[in-house]
Amino acid sequence: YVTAIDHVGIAVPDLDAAIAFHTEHFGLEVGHQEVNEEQGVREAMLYAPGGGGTAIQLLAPLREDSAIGKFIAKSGPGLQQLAYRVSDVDAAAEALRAKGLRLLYDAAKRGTSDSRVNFVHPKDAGGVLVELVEPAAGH
Ligand code: CMX
Repeated sequence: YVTAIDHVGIAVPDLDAAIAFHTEHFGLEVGHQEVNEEQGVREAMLYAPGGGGTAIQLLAPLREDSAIGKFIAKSGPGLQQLAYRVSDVDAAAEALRAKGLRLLYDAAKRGTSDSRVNFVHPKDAGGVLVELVEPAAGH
């Protein structure tokens, strides 16, 4: 049910500084930016020139007690999550629950660009926070 590696998420203290770093040093291009209040993040999706492919998601905390704020306080800036694209996040979550993995949410929440997302607990996925992303129709 995984159709692609959607993105890799990096926790950053300062979104604008991180965008400048990745565009200047690696030539990535910003495809999208938004604030997700519920997740407590300002975020940007960056792509290799030409667009498409796996994105790098830069995640800056809006609040210290957000998931990204806590991650940076504990681990410092760095890789925070791996996101798999799925065609049906509810079915994917249910299939993984049935295999004994803990999903963070009972029901999918809103992710980037109105996608629907859920997460596998990192302790049940080899120390990696795995996000499941069902893109919004048309994305
Ligand atoms: N990757 C790997 N391990 C992680 C982790 C991460 N991103 N975040 C926490 N952990 C580890 C901790 O180090 C800790 O390990 P130890 O017990 O060995 O010390 C363990 O998991 C439990 O951590 P915790 O401190 O008890 O839990 P937190 O309060 O930090 O919450 C988590 C962790 C995953 C539940 C929380 O970050 C969360 O709800 N994440 C999902 C939402 C999210 O990440 N949103 C931001 C992105 C939004 C988006 O993608 O759009």
